[in-house]
Amino acid sequence: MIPSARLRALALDAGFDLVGFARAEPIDPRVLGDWLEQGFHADLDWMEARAAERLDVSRLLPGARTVIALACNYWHTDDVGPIARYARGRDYHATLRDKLRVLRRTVREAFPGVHDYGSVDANPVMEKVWAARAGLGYVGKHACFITPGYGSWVVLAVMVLDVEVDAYADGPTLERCGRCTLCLTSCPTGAIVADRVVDARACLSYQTIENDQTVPEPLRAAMPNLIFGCDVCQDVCPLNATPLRAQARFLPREVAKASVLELAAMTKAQYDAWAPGMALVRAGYDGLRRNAAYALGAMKSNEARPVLERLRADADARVREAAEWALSQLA
Ligand code: B12
Ligand code: SF4
Ligand code: SF4
Repeated sequence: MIPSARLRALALDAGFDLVGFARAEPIDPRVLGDWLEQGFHADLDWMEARAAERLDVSRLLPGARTVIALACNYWHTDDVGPIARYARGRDYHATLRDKLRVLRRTVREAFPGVHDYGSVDANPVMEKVWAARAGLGYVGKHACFITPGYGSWVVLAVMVLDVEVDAYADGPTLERCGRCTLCLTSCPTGAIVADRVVDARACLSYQTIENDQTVPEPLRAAMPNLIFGCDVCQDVCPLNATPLRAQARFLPREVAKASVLELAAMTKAQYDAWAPGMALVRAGYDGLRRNAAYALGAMKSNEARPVLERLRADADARVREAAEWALSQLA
């Protein structure tokens, strides 16, 4: 058994804002099972392929005893822009992986013989469940994880150990949604199909980031001023009303100030100067311009006509199709 206070100090030194401890017990398979069965994961086949590992971290680290849940606040400004807040600065995956690397090294130095496994987003780990079990907050009705100090403006990571610690959290903090339903009623596409259940197929975060084909027509009109990710359900949440500024590591980069029109007109050279090191690369040059064209159509922006006319002749078929649709929306 090792002292949680020492681990907490190492995690804070590594740069995490929140740290908590949970016993590495298996997760009830029903919620994930139902979600997958209903096809709410869209074409994220990797969610299904490694479901067994998601539900039991001892499949990832034999003898797993403890899960350290870690979180970083990323909020910087009130601006509502076309790029979701978590993606406005350096790619958070890289930032959290840097911190996790430091933590894993210092834990190994302090406790030789202890084995570990680390996860940031892409690993088959249910990060919100662990953050809740470790007492960092609770899962809100919009299915995002809400902390008492930073609201839901946090990104999560997890570290699993094959040793017990001397103190574990009692589970999620007090649920504070009460009778509020603002996130459900404000979601532009009705993607929050029930309390804590999001249908990724309807979620604009999925559509703008993960869907590399064309966005289904009924969803396009819901995309004004939105080209990478979506913050609508978090922006309306009263529990996000008093955010705190994040560490400098999460500072927005210049491109976060660009308008939808500027992003639609972005040249490859501008993209190559802006995007590297940011989460934006997941959508890529053509994906971002495809999204910007949809957004201009949704905004019925007549001043965008010349840019859309240019995109209508673009080399990328998805950009051409999006521009054609956007032009059809203009007066
Ligand atoms: C797949 C995925 C998506 C999908 C599906 C979203 C979803 N809600 O599942 C899409 C692409 C849509 C998406 C969007 C976003 N994502 Co995402 N995503 C993930 C990923 C990789 C897996 C989530 C997952 O397992 N979903 C399956 C469902 C079934 O599991 P779950 O949501 O965790 O649900 C559990 C709890 O709700 C819990 N629960 C507890 N009690 C109860 C009771 C009931 C009745 C129910 C139903 C559930 C429940 O049980 C469930 C599982 O057992 C995680 C990273 C990770 N490895 O965990 C990031 C992650 C959840 N995403 C993240 C972010 C930032 C986002 C966006 C905010 C990005 C953006 N601005 O555009 C949006 C938010 C959309 C939303 N409202 O959820 C962060 C969330 C941070 C936070 N504060 O919550 C994560 C944790 C990544 C990270 N490392 O920080 N995401
Ligand atoms: S991220 Fe946007 S589209 Fe997805 S559930 Fe929230 S408000 Fe709806
Ligand atoms: S908007 Fe309301 S219901 Fe939704 S997560 Fe925030 S407090 Fe809960």
